Amino acid sequence: MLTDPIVALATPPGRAALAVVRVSGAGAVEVTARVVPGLGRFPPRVASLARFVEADGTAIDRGIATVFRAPASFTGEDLVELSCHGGLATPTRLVAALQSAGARAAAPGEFTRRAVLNGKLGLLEAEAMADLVDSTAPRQADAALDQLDGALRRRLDALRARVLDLQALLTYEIDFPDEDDGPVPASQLREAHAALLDDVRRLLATAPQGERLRAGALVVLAGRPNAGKSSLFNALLGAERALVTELPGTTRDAVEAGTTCEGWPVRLVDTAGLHDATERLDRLGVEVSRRYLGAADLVLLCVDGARELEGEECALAAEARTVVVRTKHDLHEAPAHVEGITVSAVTGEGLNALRRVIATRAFGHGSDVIEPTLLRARHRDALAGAVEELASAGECLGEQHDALLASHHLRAAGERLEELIGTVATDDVLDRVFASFCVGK
Ligand SMILES: Nc1nc2c(ncn2[C@@H]2O[C@H](COP(=O)(O)OP(=O)(O)OP(=O)(O)O)[C@@H](O)[C@H]2O)c(=O)[nH]1
Ligand SMILES: [Mg+2]
Repeated sequence: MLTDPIVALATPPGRAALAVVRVSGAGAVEVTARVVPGLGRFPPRVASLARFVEADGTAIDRGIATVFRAPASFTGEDLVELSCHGGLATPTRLVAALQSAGARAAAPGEFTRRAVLNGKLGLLEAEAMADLVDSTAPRQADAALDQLDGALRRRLDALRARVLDLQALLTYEIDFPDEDDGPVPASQLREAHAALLDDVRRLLATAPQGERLRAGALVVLAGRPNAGKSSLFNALLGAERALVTELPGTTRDAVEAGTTCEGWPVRLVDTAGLHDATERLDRLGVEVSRRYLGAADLVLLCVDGARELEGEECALAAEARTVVVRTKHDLHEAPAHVEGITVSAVTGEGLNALRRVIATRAFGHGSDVIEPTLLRARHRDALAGAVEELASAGECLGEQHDALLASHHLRAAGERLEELIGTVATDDVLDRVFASFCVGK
C-alpha cells in the first residue's frame, strides 16, 4: 500500500468563498510545513490561522490549517487540511506549491481508498460517501446516509452470523456422522436454513428499487402529436426546456432532464408524438420515442382532454407502468369523467397530484424503500452469488443429506457476504469501487 504524501483540492474549482486542500500520507506535515511556515508546531486538531507561501517566500494566501496526526484522521495517516480563499487562481497555486514541496497529485478516490485500507471506513461506507456526494434528490441522500450509518452492513453482518451458526451446527454432524441424534434435529436445521435463505432473497429483491433510486426513475412522456407533452414536460421542470407550438410534430428528438418528485429522483423524457410518420425525420423521431418507451420505468400517456383512447394508446394504457394524463384541462369546461389524472400546463392544476403519483408509482410506497437497500450492481451480484450457494446448501440438507457438501456451500455463501461487506476486499474490488470517485475524495 502506498503511503507517500498526496495532495488534492477537495472542493470543486470555481468562484467560491472557500476552497479546501488536503494533504495525506507519511511526511504530510513536513511537506506542508514548507508551504505553511510553523505548521510543525501547530497543535493537532485545532484550526490555526496561517500564511501560505511559495518556495521563494511569495505569499499565496492567508487561511486556516488543521493538522490531524495518524491514526486520528480521515485516512488514518498524518493529514493536513488547508482552507484558502476560493476561485481558480489561489487554490491552484496552493496545490502547485504543495506539489513542488514534495506531495504527489492524488488519484481519484485515493484519500478514501487509504481510509478503507487503514480500517477507518468500511467498503460499503465508502460507497455510501460517494453516493451522498452524487445525490441530487433528498431521498437519494437519505438512502446514502442510511448506508453510511451502517444500516446495510449491520443487516449483512447479521446474515453472515446466521450462516456461521448453521455451519457450526453442521460441524457436529460431520464430526460424528454415526450419531443418530445431533445437538439439533435435522428438521430444525432445515427450518433455520429456509428462514435464512428467505431473508437473503428479500434483501436481494430490494436491488431493482435501490438501483432505480441511485440512477433516477426513467419517466417518459408519450402520446399523440400535439397532446401537450412538451408543455407538461416544461411545467413539471418549471423551465422552458422543450419547444412548444400549436403545430403537431414540434418535438422530433427526445429531450431528457433530471428533476425530483416529492424528493425522489426522476429522469423526465419528452418524446416525439406517436403517429404513422411518413417523412424520414418524423419516422426517426417516432423510433426514438419507442426506444424510450421500451426502457421506461413509468409512462405518462398524455391525452388531450376527454378524448377516447385509440389503437396504440389503448395498448399502452393497459400496461401496469402507464399513467393516463388528461391534458389542457383549462380548455375543457366540463369536468372530464374519464380515466386519468387531469392537468393543465397553463394553470398548473393537477401538477402536484401528478408528482405524487409519479413518486409512488415509480418508487413504491414511499417510506418502505429506506430500509437497507442494495444500491449498486456490485451489491446485487455478490448477494445473488450468496443466494445461489445457500440454495445449493439447501439441496444438500434435503432427502440426500450430505452435511459435508452443505457446509462447503455455506462457507462459499459466507465468502460472498464478506466480499460484499468488504472484509476481504481485493485490489480488483477496490479498483471497481473507486473507479467512479472524483479527485480529492
Ligand atoms: N390551454 C392550454 N393549451 C395547452 C396546454 N398544454 C399544451 N397546450 C397547447 O397545445 C399545443 C401543443 O402543445 P405541445 O406541448 O407542443 O404538445 P406536444 O404533445 O409536445 O406536441 P408534439 O411535440 O408536436 O407532439 C400548443 O399550442 C400548446 O400551447 C394546456 O395545458 N392548456
Ligand atoms: Mg412536443
